Amino acid sequence: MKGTVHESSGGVYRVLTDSGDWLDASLRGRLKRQARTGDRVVIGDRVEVALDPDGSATVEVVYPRISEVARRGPGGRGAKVVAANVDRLVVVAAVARPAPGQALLDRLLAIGAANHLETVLVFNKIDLVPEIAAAGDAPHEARASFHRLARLYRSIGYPVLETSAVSGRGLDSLRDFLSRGSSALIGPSGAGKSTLLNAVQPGLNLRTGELSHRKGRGRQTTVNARLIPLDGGGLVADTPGFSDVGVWGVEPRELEHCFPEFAVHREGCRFRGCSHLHEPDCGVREALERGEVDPVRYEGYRGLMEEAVGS
Ligand SMILES: Nc1nc2c(ncn2[C@@H]2O[C@H](COP(=O)(O)OP(=O)(O)OP(=O)(O)O)[C@@H](O)[C@H]2O)c(=O)[nH]1
Ligand SMILES: [Mg+2]
Ligand SMILES: [Zn+2]
Repeated sequence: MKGTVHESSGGVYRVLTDSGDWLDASLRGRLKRQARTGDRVVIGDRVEVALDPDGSATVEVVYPRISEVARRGPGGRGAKVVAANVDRLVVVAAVARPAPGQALLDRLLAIGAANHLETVLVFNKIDLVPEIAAAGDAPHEARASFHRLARLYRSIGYPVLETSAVSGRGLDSLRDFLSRGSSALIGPSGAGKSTLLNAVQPGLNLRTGELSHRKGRGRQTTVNARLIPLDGGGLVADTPGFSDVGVWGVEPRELEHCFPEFAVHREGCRFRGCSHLHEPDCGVREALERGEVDPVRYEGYRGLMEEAVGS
């Protein structure tokens, strides 16, 4: 029978069959060998499951994926597929605690475009805005950074939601996004991905964790990604946070499409196939000099180009 993988942990795959039954399945030997070489079965994968005479279930076939959320694995080698067959990437950052880092957000948003996914940005912990304005460490920086980033990403065309799991602000809009198709939440550890999902669907009881007092960073509370069917329709993946991320699966010449704001300026490039790195008369670099392309995003593009060419 056919089903979808909702969780995987220690070689056990939790499958929801199309007829509505939950099964804990292991992988058939051949698939296990593939899994060892890195082509793992991940949440969202569509699979064929067989029931063995002893009542145990086995994943026999993994169907081709329609989409992947893939990032560059640790050390830059190979892809790490976070989820398969999702329609939408929901990048979750916090306005503070931890403060949003633009370079990381640019990369996460680029992962959406690289994998041809609709991409939405959520700024969570919006309830902290008055507090950062009033006091705290580097208050102006934190506040300016969130407002500037929200403006920047909106100007590029990304839908930007402002949410708070504490005050409930923005949860209806988030629920609305999540109710259509399937979504994967990704973002730094501690941004509040699991807390947001608990707020969107009370009773979910996903594990959440305080930030570390010393470093003010998340503690990687969510360990295994999990695909959750929402009561109001829609499927959503909660994934473990990370602090460092690369983009995988984009040809260097495709990478410019991960920066949608380059498109209008590209028409001003003298050379077709301009990499926007060193060619003369480059429309993108001219726009950068005029202040029409954000310098941090341009540097991010350069860094990703180097990684993509180097692999
Ligand atoms: N003030 C405030 N705190 C929040 C909000 N959302 C989450 N938090 C807190 O942020 C901390 C981290 O939340 P988690 O939901 O565990 O974060 P996560 O993104 O799932 O982290 P990982 O699983 O490690 O990737 C917890 O202490 C939450 O209570 C919010 O909207 N406002
Ligand atoms: Mg979590
Ligand atoms: Zn150019």
